Parts: sequence; C-alpha cells; structure tokens
Amino acid sequence: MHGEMFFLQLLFIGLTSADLLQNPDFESPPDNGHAIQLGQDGKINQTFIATGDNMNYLLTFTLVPGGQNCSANADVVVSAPDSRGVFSLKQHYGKESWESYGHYLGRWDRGEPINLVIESLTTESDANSTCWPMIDMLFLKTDPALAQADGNLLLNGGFEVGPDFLSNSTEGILLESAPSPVQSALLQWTVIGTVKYIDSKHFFVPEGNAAIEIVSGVSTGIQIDVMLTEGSSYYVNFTAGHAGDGCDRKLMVRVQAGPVVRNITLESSGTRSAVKYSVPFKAGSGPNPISFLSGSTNQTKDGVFCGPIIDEVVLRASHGLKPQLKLEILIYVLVLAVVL
Ligand SMILES: [Ca+2]
Repeated sequence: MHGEMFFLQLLFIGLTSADLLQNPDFESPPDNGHAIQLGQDGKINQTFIATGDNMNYLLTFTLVPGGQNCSANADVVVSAPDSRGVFSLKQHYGKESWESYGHYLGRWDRGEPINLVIESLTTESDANSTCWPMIDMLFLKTDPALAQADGNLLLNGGFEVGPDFLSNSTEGILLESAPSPVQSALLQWTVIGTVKYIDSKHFFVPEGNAAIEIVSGVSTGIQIDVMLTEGSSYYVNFTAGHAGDGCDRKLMVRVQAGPVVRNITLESSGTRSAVKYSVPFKAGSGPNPISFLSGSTNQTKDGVFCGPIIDEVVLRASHGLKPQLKLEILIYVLVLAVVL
C-alpha cells in the first residue's frame, strides 16, 4: 500500500449523539476486519454535526504502524476546528500491536458542523522506507461541562471523565502530552509525557471506573493548576498504587501540592495496591500546581512500560483553627489561669 493515497470525503448530517461518526470502524461496506492505511499524503475526513449544548468531544481510536523493515514511522495528525494532535508511534506501550489513543477534539454547541480530519505526516523523503500508519475504531464521546462534587475543589479528580474505552481492548487508552488543560483528553488535567487511562474492567482501579497509570517514566505524569487563597491552608488527598498489570515492583511518585513536594515510595506488595495519602500545604501566590510525576522508569517482566496509578484526588480547604488563632487562645487561657 506504500505510496497510495487515500482521500475519502464523507458528509453526513442530522446524526444522533449515539452515532456521531458514520462507519467508525470501516466495516461498511466491507464485512469484517478492515482498517484504513494512510499512505503518503493520505487523508480521511468526515463532517459531523455537534449535538447538545457546549459539549466536550473526546475521540478514541486505534493505531498501528503498517509495514516492516522501514526506517521511520509516519505520524498521524488528528485535527478539528479547534484542535490538532500529532501521534508519532515512536514508543510502543502495550502487548497488543494496535494501540488505543484518546484525543480532545473540542467544545461546540448544537448544530455546528465539525470537520474531523485524519492524515499522515512524514519528514522522510523516501516513501518506500516509511511505515505508513493504519487507523481503526474511531469512537466519539460527548461530555457536558464538569460539575463540582462533594466539596472537592478539583474537577475530575477521580478521572471518571475521559475518552471512551474500547470494548475489545484490554490495554487502556494512551493519552499523549497535553500542555493545556482545556485541550486535554483527561478533562482539566495537563498531561506530561504519556499516561495510560485505565479501566476497572481490565486493571485494578481504586475508585470508580477509571484511573491514571503513569507509563512514560521519570518526570512524566499529570498536573492541574488551581487558584487558591494565598497563605490559606489546604490539603490534597489521593490514592496511589499498583494497577495489577504486572508492574509489581517498587514505584516512586513525586507529588507536588502548591509549594510542597513529597516523594513517595510504593513498595511492591503483590500485584495490586492502593495507598491513601494526604499532603497539607499553604497556598502560594498565583496558580498552585497539584502534580503527580513518576520518580522512575518501569517495565513489567514482559518489557511493557508501566508505572504508578493515581486516583481519587481531592483538594479541600483546611477548616481547622489557624496556628495564629491557636496561639491567641493559649495566651487567653494562660491569662485566665493567672487572673484566677
Ligand atoms: Ca477513578
């Protein structure tokens, strides 16, 4: 298929929210086991009509490099009117050859026509020595704006809002670097490096249906920045552990909460674990980072990159007495004792 160009232009209107994309798995008109390979300058696109008011659109899709003995993989570029993601396939993270990726497409109002474009991109001049990517299983999910839960100052602290998991994949969804939290498939969170969005059906997840596994090694992970009252006391509660995916080794996490940095070590204690932590801190000026970065690069015995899982991140204000107030009460008690 090298050098071939695919250019499909499909226009569908009036779709329901459950079927935003037509022919998402490329099985129509063929009947089974088909995908699309994007050759040199290969491009497919489809226009769908946004549904719902002010909804977030999250895309899940699968990729595999096509061909063998090539010197480079062409990138895959996924774009919509407000976003562009580049998927390089430089690093393989699972045991299956196909890998699932999540991508934030944008946020639109009902009735807007959205053109989704997927194309190959390479800097290699020799098309024959390039592996041209294959794409399959495109699934588009809509999510309304997030609502605050249980006094948690963070939105999506339990990572329950993210791209849809594919029913036939056991390996979670890779989320690539997203320097802006408003362009992130993990809504509200910045992604540094690559993280794996894991589901409770195939991994050990401490709470709810989803969690994050930090898979791309030292200093990669997730971050959220929050504006807080400078000098006030807060605490971050979270759960860290092992996903039960063969990553049964000592794992390190570097946690930052405002100006406070903690390094935690998750001892290997069987295949799965969940440990709750609490980090108190005084808010600094400006945005306060809450981040979870891996302190080491880890692989399973099978050579699959893996790492610590993070879930149930809760940020709350401390409602205890302020130290200053405690001192005043102590002085008052001492004065009373002297007077009496
Ligand atoms: Ca969760």
